[in-house]
Amino acid sequence: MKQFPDNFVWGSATAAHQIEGGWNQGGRGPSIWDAFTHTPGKTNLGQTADVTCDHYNKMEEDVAMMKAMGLKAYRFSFSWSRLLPLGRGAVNEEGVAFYNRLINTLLANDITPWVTLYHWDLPLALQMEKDGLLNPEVADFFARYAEVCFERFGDRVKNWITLNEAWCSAVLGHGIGYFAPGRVSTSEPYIVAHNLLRSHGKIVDVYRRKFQAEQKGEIGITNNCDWREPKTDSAADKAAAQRSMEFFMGWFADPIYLGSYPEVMHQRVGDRMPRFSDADLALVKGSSDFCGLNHYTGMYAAEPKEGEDITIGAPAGNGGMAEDQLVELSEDPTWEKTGMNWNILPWGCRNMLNWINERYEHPPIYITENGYAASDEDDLSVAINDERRIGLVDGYLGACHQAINEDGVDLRGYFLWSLMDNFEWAMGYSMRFGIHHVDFETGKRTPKKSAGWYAGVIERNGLL
Ligand code: GBH
Repeated sequence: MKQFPDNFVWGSATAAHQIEGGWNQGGRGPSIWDAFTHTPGKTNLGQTADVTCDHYNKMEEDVAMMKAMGLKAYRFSFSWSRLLPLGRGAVNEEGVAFYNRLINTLLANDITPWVTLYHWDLPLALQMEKDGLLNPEVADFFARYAEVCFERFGDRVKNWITLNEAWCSAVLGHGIGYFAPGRVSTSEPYIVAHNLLRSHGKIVDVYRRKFQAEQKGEIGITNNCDWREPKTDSAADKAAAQRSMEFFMGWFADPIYLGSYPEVMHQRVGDRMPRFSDADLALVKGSSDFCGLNHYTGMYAAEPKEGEDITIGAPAGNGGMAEDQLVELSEDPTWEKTGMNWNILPWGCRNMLNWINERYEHPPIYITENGYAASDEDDLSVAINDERRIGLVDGYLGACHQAINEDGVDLRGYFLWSLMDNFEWAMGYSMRFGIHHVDFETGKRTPKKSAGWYAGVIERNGLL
């Protein structure tokens, strides 16, 4: 048996917009994702998350489902516009009551809440009145919202994640327009990333100055990064892979751990790349108690050949900013893939963890998301035999075990994405990530084989 460290955090994860529904219930204000999904042509078949899993009305049932599989920790996000319908100003007490019930129900069942403050669903009013994430002032709105959350919930919530995957807000939301607010630009991603890092810094500053000593919680950021493996061991390909990692993880983690953006980004992005003021940097540097990592997949990276069109093939992987990175991405045709066409590379996960461990000098790491998507699990009889999902998680956890035991990485927890099938953003309901099947007609939840398998891992604190 591959035993994990004592106190290893075994969790599962969701996000408010993907599971709650109740989009205009209980005083909730609209978010940019409501506006985006209600715009024709933006999501698969025009699907929305107005109802999705209806978790807002089925919360107790969902916590019972977690309890039944022995889950130790549950990562979820607050809907900012459920708590502050206009993003600032008045607090919606019905929203506070909902999250109080959720937190209290979790604690009564010995499940530790891990709260993400921002998982992409910016209050629509802040977009329309204030230009959303493009406005430097957004950092003040984030700080005020976070303060309300620490005040209301911090007596019981001890694990805070400020932002989920700022890379996606920047690149997918403001670079290629695939996510809300759907903007297309080659400069805005860098501005948005900058404002999000400043926002993160301000939120953490509020927590540390006003709450942390008394509440004794931890706070950090979650970044996403896919692994980039040098295609050959030529110096040029190794440099290309490293450049690609610096444009992905380094962009968001270097300022926090090293106090500046990667130099290669300044060189290549030029005057589109912002620089931190001394005051901002004082808040950003050292602003994470742990390194949250969402990791799913990877590709080969290589130095592009003369005249090659690097924008073809993997636009999402390169963030639509292929020209800025100048890296050629490719895949090995023998690699197995998930329903999202993401390569299944457990060794990439191990390399990813080691890259963080080395560059940022051994930080505590939590994998705050990892999991398997299927496009063919609508049918319950297929879904409940999800051996491929078990295979992926088993493989990645095996890689985690090696990273901990053979490489000395300080990995402290793992959250499986996702507790149940849900609204997969622009892909709507066409991709299922859950370890529980959800029938979106009836709302019925059914454990898949992976839920039982994961329950065994948690119970044994190890892999067979
Ligand atoms: C996460 O993002 C989100 O936090 C979560 O809400 C979401 O439901 C979950 O993942 C599943 O999608 O096209 O091969 O180049 C995932 C971030 C960024 C990971 C883009 C994969 C592209 C792979 N993703 N990346 S590829």
